[in-house]
Amino acid sequence: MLSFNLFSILVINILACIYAEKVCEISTICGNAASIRSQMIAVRVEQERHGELLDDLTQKLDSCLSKTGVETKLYGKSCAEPSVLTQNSEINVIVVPEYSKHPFVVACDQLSHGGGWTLILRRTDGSEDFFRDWNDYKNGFGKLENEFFLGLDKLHAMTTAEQQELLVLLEDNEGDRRYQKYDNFRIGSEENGFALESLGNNSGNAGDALATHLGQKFTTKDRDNDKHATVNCAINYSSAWWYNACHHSNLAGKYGDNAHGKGINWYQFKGHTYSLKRAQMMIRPKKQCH
Ligand SMILES: [Ca+2]
Repeated sequence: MLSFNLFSILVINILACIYAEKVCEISTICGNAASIRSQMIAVRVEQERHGELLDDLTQKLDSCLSKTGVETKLYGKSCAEPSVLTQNSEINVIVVPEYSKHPFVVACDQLSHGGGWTLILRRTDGSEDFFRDWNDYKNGFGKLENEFFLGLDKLHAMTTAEQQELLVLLEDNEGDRRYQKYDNFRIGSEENGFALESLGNNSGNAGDALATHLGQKFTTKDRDNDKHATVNCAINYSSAWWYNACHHSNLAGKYGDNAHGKGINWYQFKGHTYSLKRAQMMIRPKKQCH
């Protein structure tokens, strides 16, 4: 009995030691954690101070730039301005104050029809998916060097800031190249569904496949603004456009798809069952006669 009690006391002592060691370990860890936490708080305070300094500097720079107009002078407002024309490069930086004080990159065409064109859409090889939603068309998508859409917000700003010409270049699989030019292209605000508000007079050898879209709001697969009562034209034709009920042109259609109305169509050139090999839309400020 006595030996059993001694054994119990021994076990209890051992357990007490182990417990004490664990408590010691936990308190050490907690001590370290508390130290780390206080250091993290100090870092956070320092980060916030740096953030305030950067905000202050950014505000001063913005104020300075808006007073001097340096950004506009540096970049120009479109591909037609001398500062961009002399760059001799397809990809350039412009700033459109009506859109944003921050510059953005665009693709320019300085060769076709006198040059000075800012590209808004390019189809060339089917590498980009154009069956996209409202926000993608609002903000723009794709690669400027290849297939892309500039974005409806930028289009609205650029076409309301000054009168713009629109040039549409098309090419079929046999190398037949056509164009259609409009002299007063304007896109409405998002509140007005980015409507195709104006086209002006047109000329060219591709035919006018935009007339039926004049006045129509933009429609995407997730926003049906078209005139077709029972379907969303964007879903029916794998695209997005200023659909009526539904289209004579579908330049954001599916590359290489010759099914009726689904491909890159320009009805007056190749009809509804021919997807064009290349298509390009671009704008240029209209020169005003004085
Ligand atoms: Ca509809």
